[in-house]
Amino acid sequence: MTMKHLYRRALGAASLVPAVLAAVGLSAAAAQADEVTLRGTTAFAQGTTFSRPYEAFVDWINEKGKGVLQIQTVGGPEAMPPFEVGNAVSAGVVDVANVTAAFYTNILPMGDALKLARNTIQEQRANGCYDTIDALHRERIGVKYLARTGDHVNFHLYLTKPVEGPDLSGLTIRTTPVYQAMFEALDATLVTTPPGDVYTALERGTIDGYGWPIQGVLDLGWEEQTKYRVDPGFYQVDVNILVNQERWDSLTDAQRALLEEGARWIEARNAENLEINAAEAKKQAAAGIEVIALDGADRQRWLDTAQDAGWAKVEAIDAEAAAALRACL
Ligand code: 173
Repeated sequence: MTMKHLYRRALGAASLVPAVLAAVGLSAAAAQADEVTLRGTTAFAQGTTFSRPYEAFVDWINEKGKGVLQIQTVGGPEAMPPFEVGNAVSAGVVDVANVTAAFYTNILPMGDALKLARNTIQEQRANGCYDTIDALHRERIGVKYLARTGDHVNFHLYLTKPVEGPDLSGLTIRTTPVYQAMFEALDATLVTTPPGDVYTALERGTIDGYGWPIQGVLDLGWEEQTKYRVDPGFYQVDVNILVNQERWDSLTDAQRALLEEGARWIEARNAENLEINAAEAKKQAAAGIEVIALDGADRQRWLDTAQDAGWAKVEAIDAEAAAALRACL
C-alpha cells in the first residue's frame, strides 16, 4: 500500500467522523422527538370532583411517561364549553378529553346508554362491552374510548322546594341528557345547562332544582342554594377519557401501552368512590341538605322510570346498538 493510499484511507476514515457524529446527533434528536405531548382538556372545572381522576391520570402518565409521552392540559370549561368538548376531541382540536357521554350526545347520541350501566368498567372489559363501546366511539366519532371513571357514583335530583313523591310537574329542573328522559317522564319542565350555569340559575330562582351526582355539590358551592336531595340515586356516572383516533393511530406501541396502563390504573381507583359517596352524603347533611327518601311504590316508580325512560330513549336512537349494550352493561 502506498503512502498515497494510506493517506486516502485516513482521509476517508476522518471524513466518516462528522458523518458518524451527525448520525449520533440525529438519532439523539429522533429519540427526543419520540416523546410526544398530547393536548388535553377537561369538561369539568379543574380541581373539582369529576376532573380529579383525569388529573391523577395525567400526573401518572407524565411521571411514568418521561421520554415516551406526556399530556398537557390546555384548559377546562373556562377555555372550551363542556358541550363542545366531544367535537373538539373528535376533530383533533385536542388529543385527549375528560368528558361525560351526556356532553357529547350531539355527536354520539348512543353515548346516552353509558349511564345505564349496572356493572363496572372492569366487568365491561371482561364481558366485551368495552370493545362494543370503543367501536361505537371509533366508528361514529373518530375517537378511542380509553378509560371510564365514575363507577359506583349515582345521580340524584336536588331541589330548592320539597316534593311529595316522584311527580315533578310544576317544577323547572336543570338537566343534561343524563336526566332528560326520566324527568320528562315525571312531567318536569326542563332547562339544559352546563354545570357552570347551575349556581346562577339557582340564585336567580330560574330553576327549582337540578340533576347532579352524589359527589361534587359542595365542591361547586351549590349547597348554599340547595335544600333537598331526593333519594334513591339512579344511573351510574360515566366520565370518560377519550383520545382522538388519528392521534392514537400515530402513536407507537409503547406510547399506546402506556396510555392503556394508565387507563387501568385510574379505573382501579373507581373502587374508592364507595367511600367518597358516604363522605359526601355526610357533608351534604352537615351543610343542611335534607333528604327526601322515596319509599315503597314511589321509590319503585322513581327507579323504574329512570331505567324504562332511559332505555326507551337509546332504543329509539339505534335499536341494534341498544340491544348489544343492554346485554352487557
Ligand atoms: O349533570 C351533569 O352535568 C351531568 O350530566 C354529569 C355527568 C357526569 C358527572 C357529573 C355531571
